[in-house]
Amino acid sequence: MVSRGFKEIAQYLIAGEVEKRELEKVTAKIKPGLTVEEAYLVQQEIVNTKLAEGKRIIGPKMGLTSQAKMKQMNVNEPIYGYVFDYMRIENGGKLRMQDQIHPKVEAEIAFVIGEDIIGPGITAEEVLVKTEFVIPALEIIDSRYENFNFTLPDVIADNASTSRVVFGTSLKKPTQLDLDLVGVTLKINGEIKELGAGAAVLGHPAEAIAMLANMLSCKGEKVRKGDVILSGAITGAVMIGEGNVVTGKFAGLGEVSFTVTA
Ligand code: 0L1
Ligand code: MG
Repeated sequence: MVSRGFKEIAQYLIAGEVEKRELEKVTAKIKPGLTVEEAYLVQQEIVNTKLAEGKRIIGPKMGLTSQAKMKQMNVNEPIYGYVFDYMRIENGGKLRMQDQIHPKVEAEIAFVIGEDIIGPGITAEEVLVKTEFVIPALEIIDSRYENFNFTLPDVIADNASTSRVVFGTSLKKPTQLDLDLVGVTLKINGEIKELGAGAAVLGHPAEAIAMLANMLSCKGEKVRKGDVILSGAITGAVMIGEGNVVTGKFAGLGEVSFTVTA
């Protein structure tokens, strides 16, 4: 075991992403006592590196927002990470397995933010007022760790497993539908693998965006006008592979799909 700084841990994790290879957990290989606060500093180093390379942030994202996932990880607070422009795949487009390690897909509702949202004390109601549109989305997560096996600080440091995202093309005002009641099916090659409703995300997906604004305020940051934010998984995450046609159908919000190629 070698003791290394946050920047070096970030480089270790970026190498896993770039070289598409599974890594040993940071808490097993590099820093056993990594705290949640330190893990966000590692994540920040990853973000800084990508920004310095000319990549652009589409928006932060929320993860571990369902009771099931929080229970599984033995935590009571969701986490956040960042989605970059190079991670975006067009609706109906292709996800290349050669760009991935062991991808999984989950269905989410994304919020297109119309006005800055500055915590603390933000409520879901304020989020809905400041949201321009909601859109359906599929997130591809690809933990850099062996078998998606990690502790909470590990997954935070690894930018919340973020890998790719596909946004749908239908834009709805958040007042046009009850987001907690939006039913979702996630199909692979036409077969339903997972299903759920918006309420799986902290009771209402806007609650996740409010929580994000409040979490970001602890480090003097905010949810920004123009951010497109994944609010968290409505369905469980499903392993995908070459030849899969993945379709998310969202009641009142439309469909999103992509195909997995070699
Ligand atoms: O977006 C997410 O909810 C992913 C959070 C990280 C947990 C995982 O990789 O399963
Ligand atoms: Mg997600």
